[in-house]
Amino acid sequence: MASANRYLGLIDKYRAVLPVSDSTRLISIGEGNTPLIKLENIPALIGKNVDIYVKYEGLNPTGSFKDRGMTMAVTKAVEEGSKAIICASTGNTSASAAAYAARAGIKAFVLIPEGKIALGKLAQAMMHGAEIIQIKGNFDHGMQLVKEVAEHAPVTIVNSINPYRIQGQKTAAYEIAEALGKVPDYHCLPVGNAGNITAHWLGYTEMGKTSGEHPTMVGYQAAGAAPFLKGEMIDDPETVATAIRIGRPQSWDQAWGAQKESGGWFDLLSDEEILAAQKLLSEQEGIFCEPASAASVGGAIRDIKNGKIPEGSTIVCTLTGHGLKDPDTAISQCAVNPKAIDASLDAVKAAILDKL
Ligand code: AN7
Repeated sequence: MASANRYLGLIDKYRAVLPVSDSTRLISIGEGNTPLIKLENIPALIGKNVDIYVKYEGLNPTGSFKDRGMTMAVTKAVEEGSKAIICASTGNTSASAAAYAARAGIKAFVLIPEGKIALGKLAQAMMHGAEIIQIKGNFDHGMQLVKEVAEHAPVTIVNSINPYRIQGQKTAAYEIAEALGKVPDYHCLPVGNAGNITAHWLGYTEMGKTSGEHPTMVGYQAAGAAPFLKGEMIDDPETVATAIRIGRPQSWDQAWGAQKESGGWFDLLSDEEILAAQKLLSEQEGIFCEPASAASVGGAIRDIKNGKIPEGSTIVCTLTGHGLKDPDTAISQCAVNPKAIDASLDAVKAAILDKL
């Protein structure tokens, strides 16, 4: 018998604010309920009196925040009788769609940019049995094709233009407010399609309806893929953080709304800054996120140092995906190539004493 307090996923927990009925079959793999971890070492390193928390969304079932929206989108697709879902993806959406389709017993088609998705994400889409369509183009081309093909084939789009994705994803804001006992002063996120910042803002504004309290929303982009900084869509996005290699964000207007209404801002980080933040978090806090996710922490640290985020603030940074998603990029930035030595006590002892 299931215990009374067994966690059954975020739709079950937040059904009061989600579009489901008692008879809806929930397609869930136990997503959500991710830890909000207080950074202990980085604030001291930067010498500022701030509380920085990371929302470790890499601990969702497929290793990224996408599962929050996907459980909702696939639940509704199944409820509405759909037999197949489709998405364009820089990787994480495809992994999540593939997993939830497998769970639901329906088909997933995923369009991915050839050679530009992290290895772990590709492995997931393959293992979950998705139909993988690699295109000679980037995410933006794939997204355009998905919109067109969905008009001609019986497939449900599960990119964040599907409103149920945003509904499921907003639960992250609810969890954060619950864990902190208040909303944070600042919420920093990496921005690609801008679905996540849109969803968080929706969650915070729903919760703040009576109190009026909400965080300042801050979105960080990669320098080579920063349409929000340019103020217009761009054609050839490029960044080591392939998850956010996006030039034509689908939630463009909503993200500008979140920025303006919350009094927030957008900024950009170079690839070097993104990778440095990823390493810093790994080395100083024991938390491994993928490069795109580190943009939130890298950007927040810079804005704390320059005073844009004042001392005394409570800051939440979303770590959107797990570091294991992209082992190639992680290994390539670690200089030390472990050399093999004799399997003898003397050799191992010498190797240890050498490092102490
Ligand atoms: C790790 O998987 O767009 O601003 O197709 O995987 O809501 O798009 C991924 C996006 C940040 C950006 N961090 O979030 C996809 C995809 C990670 C991501 C983002 C993504 P949005």
